Amino acid sequence: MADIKALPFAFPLKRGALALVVIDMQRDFAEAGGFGASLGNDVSRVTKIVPNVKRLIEGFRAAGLPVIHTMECHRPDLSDLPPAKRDRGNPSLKIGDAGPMGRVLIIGEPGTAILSEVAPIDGEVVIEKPGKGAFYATPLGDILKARKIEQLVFAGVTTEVCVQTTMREANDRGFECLLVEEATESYFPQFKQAALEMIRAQGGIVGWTAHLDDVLEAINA
Ligand code: C5J
Repeated sequence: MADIKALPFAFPLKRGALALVVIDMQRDFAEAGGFGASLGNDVSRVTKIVPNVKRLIEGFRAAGLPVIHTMECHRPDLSDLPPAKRDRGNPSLKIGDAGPMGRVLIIGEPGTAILSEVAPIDGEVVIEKPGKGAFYATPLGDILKARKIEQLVFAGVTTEVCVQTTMREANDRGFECLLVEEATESYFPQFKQAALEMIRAQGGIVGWTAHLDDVLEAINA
């Protein structure tokens, strides 16, 4: 397995210790009528990266490497939803409200589902997370430890919120983290750019960034 061409320098791949984490590719963040749109965002930016995320997932599957999916979601009784999160920003649709795709970001509701194009297949881990970071109040850390995973490649949305939060959590836990530029997106192009630059600044203070083709070439080498 070759190193991945990346910034700020080549990412040293360790076969057998690498997994892909796909963050929150859910209908609620990508479709009209969902949570992202209710906050006034242009969700078409998210739908544009779906083919890239699909290619990345298929590349990992073809290489026999694990794919982990996350979903931002809450229990139907909202017991894992702090009022500070529910009320923030006063969106037209709050988490837990009934919307065009069912109750917003509630486990099992249609809008909470992962987009069909990038949906998990049998055997892939799906982490239901109540926070922005995927390690908070989830079994992700234990699952990665049990599987002896040391390196994480990241994709998904949104770059500066759930993706970056999870990368920072992972970095602090000792994982080597790489974000795939064409497989992540923000509702704000300037925030995506800033997040990419923050992650790889200061010698990769949070991790690495790389292009999709370079990741695919390396993992399938
Ligand atoms: C947000 C996410 N942006 N998945 N969630 O609220 O980034």
